[in-house]
Amino acid sequence: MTIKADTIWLDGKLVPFADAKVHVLTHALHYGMGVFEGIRAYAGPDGRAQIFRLREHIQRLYDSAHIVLMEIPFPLEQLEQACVEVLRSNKLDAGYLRPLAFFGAGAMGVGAVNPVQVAIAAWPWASYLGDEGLKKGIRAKVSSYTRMHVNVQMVRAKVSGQYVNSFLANREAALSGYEEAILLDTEGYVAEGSGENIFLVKDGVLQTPPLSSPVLAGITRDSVLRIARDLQIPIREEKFTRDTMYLADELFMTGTAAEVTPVREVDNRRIGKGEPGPVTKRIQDTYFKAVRGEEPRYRSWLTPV
Ligand code: PPE
Repeated sequence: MTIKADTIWLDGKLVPFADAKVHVLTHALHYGMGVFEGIRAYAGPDGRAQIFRLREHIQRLYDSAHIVLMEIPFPLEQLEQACVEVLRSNKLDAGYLRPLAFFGAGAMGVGAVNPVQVAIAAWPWASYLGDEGLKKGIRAKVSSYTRMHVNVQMVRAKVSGQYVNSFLANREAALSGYEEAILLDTEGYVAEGSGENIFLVKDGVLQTPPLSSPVLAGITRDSVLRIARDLQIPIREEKFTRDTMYLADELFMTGTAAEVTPVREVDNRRIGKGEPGPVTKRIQDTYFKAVRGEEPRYRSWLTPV
């Protein structure tokens, strides 16, 4: 899908889509030194857009920047406001926001510390793993690529360069006929998808790798854990092996882009009944109500546009 929008926020102001350009000597283009976010906005009951967990996403952007020694030259509140303005200016009642802060052009060399540029784009984005995937579940494959070790990359940071690992895993899975890859950590335990956290359900208990595993501290992961707690579903944040995953009753992936997507098959093994299970469906249903502002207890997660 080719992205099209009217305006993009770049370095402090909204500019026409065609003018949001950078130089080919941009440091981030050569060395991957960008930090980014993916945020969704959904139409609320009145049809107006509401941004889901904006503060947490923008805070993670600043945390990512802090980890990689990058100083974002705008206060956090200004970037939050910019997200609202981008949606308004593009007249979007729902969509995906992509803030990106990166080392721009100037000096060359890995250690060059160039001026930091910031862009925020927004566009309508259908569910990442497909509408069909959301309803019926996807087929996934354990990747031949390993998720980064915690001291090889900074797993708490959402850094552009780290997505080469995700790209390789995702393309390998797609070229082999699967919808998504599942990456193991360097010890062989299940870590996450190329762009999603992963959960299994066994005997009514919800399990996901802990944040000490090399996984992104997903905001959808956090929302799902909160929803599960509220639904009184028992939770274990504990590592599991790939064969434990084969024997799960239910399996699903979470992410801003992927939302809550059931997994019906892994490595050609059917998971449970081979269709979205009851726990997955309850969580998915509550999640979609929450993001649309239909659940009063989660309204504080929403920022009106
Ligand atoms: N793990 C990874 C590696 C990851 O990239 C994401 C988000 C998550 C987990 C889930 O995090 P959260 O969105 O906070 O629940 N992946 C983003 C980018 C996808 C893309 O292709 O670009 C996203 O979902 O927006």
